[in-house]
Amino acid sequence: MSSSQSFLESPPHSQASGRRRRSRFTHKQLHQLAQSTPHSPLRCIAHIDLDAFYAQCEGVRLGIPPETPLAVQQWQGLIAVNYPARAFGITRFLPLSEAYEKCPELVCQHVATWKEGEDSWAYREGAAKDIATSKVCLDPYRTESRKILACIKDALPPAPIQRVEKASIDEVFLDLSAQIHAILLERYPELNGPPPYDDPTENLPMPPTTALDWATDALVDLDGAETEDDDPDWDDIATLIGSEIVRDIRAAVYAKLKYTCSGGISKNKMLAKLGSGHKKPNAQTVIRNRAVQQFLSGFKFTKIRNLGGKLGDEVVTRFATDSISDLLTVSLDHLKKALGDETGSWLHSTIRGEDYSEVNPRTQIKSMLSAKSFRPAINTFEQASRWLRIFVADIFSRCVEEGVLENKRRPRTINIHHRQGQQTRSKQVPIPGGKQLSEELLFDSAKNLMAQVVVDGRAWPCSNLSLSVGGFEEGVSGNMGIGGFLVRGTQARSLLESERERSHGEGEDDHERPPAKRRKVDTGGIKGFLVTKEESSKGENGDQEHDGLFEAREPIHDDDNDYYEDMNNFDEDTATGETNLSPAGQRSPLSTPLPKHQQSLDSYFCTRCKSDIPLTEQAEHEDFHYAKDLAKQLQEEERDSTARTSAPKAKATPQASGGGKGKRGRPVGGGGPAGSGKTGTGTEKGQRRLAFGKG
Ligand code: DCP
Ligand code: CA
Repeated sequence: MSSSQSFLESPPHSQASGRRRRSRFTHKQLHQLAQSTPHSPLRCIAHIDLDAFYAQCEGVRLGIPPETPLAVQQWQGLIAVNYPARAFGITRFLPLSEAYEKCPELVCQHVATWKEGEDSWAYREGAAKDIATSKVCLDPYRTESRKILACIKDALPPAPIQRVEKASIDEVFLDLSAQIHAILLERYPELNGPPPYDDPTENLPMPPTTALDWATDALVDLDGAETEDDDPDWDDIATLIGSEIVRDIRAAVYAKLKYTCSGGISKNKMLAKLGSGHKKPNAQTVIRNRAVQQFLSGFKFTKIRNLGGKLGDEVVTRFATDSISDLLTVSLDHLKKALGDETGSWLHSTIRGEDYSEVNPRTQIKSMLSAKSFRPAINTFEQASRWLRIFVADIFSRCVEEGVLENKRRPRTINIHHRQGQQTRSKQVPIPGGKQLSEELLFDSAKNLMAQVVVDGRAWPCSNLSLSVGGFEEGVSGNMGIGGFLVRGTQARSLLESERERSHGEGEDDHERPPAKRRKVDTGGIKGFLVTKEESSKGENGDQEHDGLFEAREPIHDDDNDYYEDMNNFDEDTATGETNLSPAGQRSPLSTPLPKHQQSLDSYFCTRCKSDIPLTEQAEHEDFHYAKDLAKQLQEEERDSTARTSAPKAKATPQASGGGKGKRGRPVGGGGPAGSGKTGTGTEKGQRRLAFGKG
């Protein structure tokens, strides 16, 4: 990258004409830039977001000229619309018929689908009418996303200078600080010298430039009190270099893959992200430090990350405004009083453009989710199983890409999320270790989880079902080893701890997000508000999914702590497995007589549990027995195989027994006295839970 186009050298007499002789920034602050320190005032962060991403993917795949109006269709609606089509007033989620009214020449490409009975996903003719037997497949977009990420990384110096965070399927954050530091030293040799008197708090010399060439960037105007007449300081130069880097990256992505994207360049993630969306498509927006207030004042605060949902609504209600400018007049004390100390302080600094969150270079997938919304709802275990088969195929093929067959990575847990009416339920079990991960293994676990949902009752009609795997671990061996031996204890613990049920109130917005990851609302702190409408509509870790016209977005998995956090929320009483389940699957003591209406003529006699069951519940009841039998069978198989593989190792590693300690030091298993070391066929609470009592 050459500096020649970007900088105009200062005239020699400029220092004499009253310019500041020293920079506002110190040697220490320059050094912090090299370390990518979040508090460095010279910090430079970029956000890159693909324009109309799925639409571009389809356009490039099909060789459709970029100026052709094109939209990506999912069933009868649109999920991505390119910019030429947007010019006709076509927007995401518009019904297809309305889109064609607005633009008869619109090209609509349906997303690829997984179809019942087929082994692999495909782009299919007439896919839109197969909503009842297919689910969307986002693999083509994930593949393109990976290529784009690789291209972006190739355009940057290697780690640790390179810091790239994949924020979703089509966006990344870049911390450009360290790279900019290296470029600064190269371009401005005067910055290499030691600070005067060896004192790092000494100010740097002023940059030798008076005017910067921002090329085609959308440069946000300076704040009211600032003027372009002031000479640039090192933060302006750093931002300019950041902007050059982003321009080069965007050019590389276009040259190699033919995708356009937009960028935002500023001092932190929040501003960079607002910047990339500021001017689209195919443009980049620069928000200099001296332009932050001016930039933000044009926004509603509900556009800011974490303010799109509950917290934002709350602030709007409290202060009767959604404008940042209005909120700037509210004192810190007042904000703290209204929202609590932590949230009040956070909001106070956020609307002033402060954000010290780090760019997290982790780019590996932490979880995978496959989901389907049912319209009409499904009503039998058999139907659910057919969908689970599809989810498993979808997830397994992604696991293969993650290297499970070579034992590079392997998910530890599998979760089911089930919605019936307003109630959503999640259940989780560890994926049995000791065997190569396979579709069958995942499918057995999935059916087992579904069976538990059915046994708990009120499984039907089910309007949404999803399956996810998570807790990926690196470099696991296919052999049993200690890990495999631990399975029973771990599994028992999980079964004890993973039962989670919640009823959702009417009108909650995050209807399609798997409930296991719903955050608790805690008005005392910002954490309680961290999942917002905005975020739930666009997952953050890049492996998001949705189906139907509502979304089932991937929950945000920052790290494995989520998993343990979930586990800590369990309610032991509902998880011990002493089920108290009535034959009809309702949660009631077994001794409770059947309610009167169930003994009416509209009932049938179940020979297995020797009771009258209302006819309306017959299907569900039969499912209950089916599920129970299945679970029992799976549990027996699992127990047999665990006993076979783990028994010889039991003596050598007594601490690994079912009565050992969980990760957090809690006793796990619990079928016998702590430390009784039951292995093989001994029962543990978790296993009894799997067998669904004695029914
Ligand atoms: N997506 C989706 N449903 C949503 C949001 C997004 O299916 N509610 C998919 C389709 C988008 C892709 O994710 O192409 C990226 O989402 P963006 O919000 O970034 O939207 P686009 O990339 O389509 O458009 P823009 O140019 O505004 O970024
Ligand atoms: Ca985008």
